[in-house]
Amino acid sequence: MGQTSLKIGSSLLEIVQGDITKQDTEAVVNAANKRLAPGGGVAGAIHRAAGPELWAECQNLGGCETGEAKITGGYNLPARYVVHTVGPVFNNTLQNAKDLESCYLNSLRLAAENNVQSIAFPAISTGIFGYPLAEAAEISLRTVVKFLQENTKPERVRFVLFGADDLQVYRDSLQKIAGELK
Ligand code: AR6
Repeated sequence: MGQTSLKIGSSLLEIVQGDITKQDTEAVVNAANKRLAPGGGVAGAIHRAAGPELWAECQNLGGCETGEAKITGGYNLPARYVVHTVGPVFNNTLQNAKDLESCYLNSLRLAAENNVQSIAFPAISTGIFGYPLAEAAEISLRTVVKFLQENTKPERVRFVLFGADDLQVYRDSLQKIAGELK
């Protein structure tokens, strides 16, 4: 149940269950910390899979502020690039929603600037940073839909959810948003 994909202009938004480090998209997004250091969750998994050269490159970038994004190589990952973005630590403020929207928007802008045709996102901030998943799903999907309505690149945007329950939340949210577009 729920909706698994949505065509927007010539682009495709899709929602899958899986591991972000295994995605064959041209770029994958890291739910990073401000130091861009290997941590737990997605960041730990991406750094482990990419190898030590990723951390070496990250150390030269001067960190990253909440809501902003930086791009590096993907090293041993299937993806050619990693887009690192730092989500908000959830404390139930309006600023949290703005920052989460900025994460997706700035990641997409950076990808488009680098001519990236396909990109995969994890559910930024919904793990260690505590953002409620249903709210994060709605914000992230709406932001990507709007971006794809206004831009021709990337051609493919994939949301990669780790668990089956998380996948369901995203698919239900996409169904609701797609219904509003009709
Ligand atoms: N593939 C896809 N999704 C995953 C994976 C994976 N391999 N691993 C976890 N998730 P989190 P945050 C899901 O905590 O909340 C780090 O230590 C997970 O179930 O990785 O933005 C950083 O260094 C959850 O839904 O990111 C930061 O300090 C989502 O990905 C901090 O955690 C995000 O969980 C960032 O916290």
